[in-house]
Amino acid sequence: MVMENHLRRAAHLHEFQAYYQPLVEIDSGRLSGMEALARWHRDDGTTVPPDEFIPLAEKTGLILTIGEQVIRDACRQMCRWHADGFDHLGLSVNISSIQFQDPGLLDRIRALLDETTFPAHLLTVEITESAAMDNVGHTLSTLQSLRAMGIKIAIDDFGTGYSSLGYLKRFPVDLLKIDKSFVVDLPGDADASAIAQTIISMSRTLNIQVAAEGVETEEQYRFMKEHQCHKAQGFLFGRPMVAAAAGEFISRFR
Ligand code: G
Ligand code: G
Ligand code: MN
Ligand code: NA
Repeated sequence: MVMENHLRRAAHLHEFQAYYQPLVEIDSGRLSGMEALARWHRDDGTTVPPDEFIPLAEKTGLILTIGEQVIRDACRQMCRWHADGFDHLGLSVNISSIQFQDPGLLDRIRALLDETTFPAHLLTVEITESAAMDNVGHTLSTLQSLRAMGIKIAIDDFGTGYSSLGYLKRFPVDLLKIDKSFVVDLPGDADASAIAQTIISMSRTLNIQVAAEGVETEEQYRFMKEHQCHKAQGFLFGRPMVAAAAGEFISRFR
């Protein structure tokens, strides 16, 4: 309860901020865009990671306010980088299942794009595989509406849920993100290797792009390159960074 009040107050004070983690194109080596990840900067100077506040934010519904603050922050920042000449860069934002079930989601996103002038076609909404499979009728219509707005759709933490090929084929999905739990054991582990290869070839069949999450080593990167995974993300390229550090990172790609 105490923590909930802290969270409520922090939302009121706009203490939530976006950090940015790069997403790279494996073939070209180009920077594809940035994923916004929420951080809570408390007034005592400490930074609270999402694992510690997202679950409570979801339980209390505060995730709607917090999520909106992070997306607004990230869209505004991205527009500055676009103005600096990096106008091809995409922005990915995470939407938790509570946000995804919110009947106001589409209006919120539309209003945020209007307000910040961030171009819809450069926005990717990431939903987890389990959130997508929760209520497939709702998922299908919501994803279709997002797609109609020009927004791209990624399935996050892919491989950890129970989606069937049939749904993946019906949902308008642009990108599958292979969960980092499969990447961590590459290239040595035979099971992880088989799973990663299966996800990549399945997504090719469905004409969906694939990204590997949690790439930390050159060997993991090489594995993804050899198996024709499209994109990669992980500490090998960059950790989630504050806007200033992310700006420096981006400028090295000029
Ligand atoms: O680096 P990391 O600790 O940022 O993220 C931990 C988890 O929190 C991830 O599962 C991520 O999807 C989730 N997360 C991070 N930022 C946000 C956000 O802005 N909104 C939502 N809904 N989830 C987020
Ligand atoms: O669930 P989601 O994929 O949105 O959240 C990404 C999470 O993965 C964040 O907590 C982020 O900090 C973390 N992350 C990103 N890259 C790496 C990596 O290379 N290794 C590990 N262990 N975690 C990573
Ligand atoms: Mn994500
Ligand atoms: Na992810």
